[in-house]
Amino acid sequence: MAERHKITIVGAGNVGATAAHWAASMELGDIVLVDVVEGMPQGKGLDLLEAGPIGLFDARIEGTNDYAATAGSDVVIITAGLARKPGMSRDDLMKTNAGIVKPVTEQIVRYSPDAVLIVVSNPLDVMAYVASVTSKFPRNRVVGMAGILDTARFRAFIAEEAKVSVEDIQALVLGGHGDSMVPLISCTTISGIPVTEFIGREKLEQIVQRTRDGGIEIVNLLKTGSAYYAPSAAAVQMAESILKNKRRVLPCSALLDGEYGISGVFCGVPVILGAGGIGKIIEVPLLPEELAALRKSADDVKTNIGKLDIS
Ligand code: TXD
Repeated sequence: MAERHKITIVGAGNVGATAAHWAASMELGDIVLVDVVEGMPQGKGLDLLEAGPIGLFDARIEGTNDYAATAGSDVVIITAGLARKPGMSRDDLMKTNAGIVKPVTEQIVRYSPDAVLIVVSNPLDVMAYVASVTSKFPRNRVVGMAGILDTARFRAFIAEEAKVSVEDIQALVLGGHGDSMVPLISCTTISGIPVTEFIGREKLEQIVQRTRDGGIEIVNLLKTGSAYYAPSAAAVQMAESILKNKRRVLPCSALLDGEYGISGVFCGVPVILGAGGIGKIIEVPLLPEELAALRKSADDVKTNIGKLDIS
């Protein structure tokens, strides 16, 4: 019989622990939660394990400070790093989180050389680049989580406005995970019907702006941290598509090599996610202004990468 899948989640904070919860309840595999804080990942891991008999899921869940326990993971979700507080941009986290993501990636590669890395730490597209350069993994095995979250926010707001089920909203948000993200109204439908049939242009523009500000809206409400339910659900959706080889078409941050005329930078684009990570990067025909916005977004990421001392 096939072994169960193994998922490591680095960073047992809000996003990491909640991702463990989603993954366990979906029975995606056995879970290792790693953090630098002593006792905390062990405590959360044990607590989640003890929820199994109530939630009726079978999963081995182990919290640890030691990477040896992560050996042979199929998927590793990296959430280690600081989260935003009010007044902070994602970019403010850059140097600190690069100093965390780099050694974390080194440890992961040492014990799980064949894993697919799902990067969550912010600023997302730059941290995915740090993980990519540090791991030296092929580009299909390093993927950043942002587009699913941004798209989910967009879909949630559209569903609310149109008063229809979130299940029927298809949408695509591309670009970097920041103020220059590119929600594509041209690709947004409600069960295949253009969204413009349901919501006027002006209201849609407001929804686009609320989506761009979706992260800070929650930071300002929470005051002590940033969003974690939707971000963790998004990371786990990516893990599921990889582990079950579902080949879902999802917006993810990928290292581009000429796609959309962009190279050497992580940027949110639609990809096919399946066994082994990214199966294909899809090039959607974009309107000239959408393409320009995507390239501008990639340029912003490139400028930030240039501020870091990594290569
Ligand atoms: O869309 C997205 N990509 C994001 C990104 C959406 C939401 C959150 N996003 C970012 O994820 C956020 O800006 C942060 O950079 C990370 C994690 O957010 P989270 O809300 O989970 O932060 P917490 O609760 O502070 O948890 C971070 C944990 C905490 O327990 C630290 O002790 C741990 O990271 N940490 C480490 N773990 C392992 N190894 C090292 N070196 C380490 N340093 C800190």
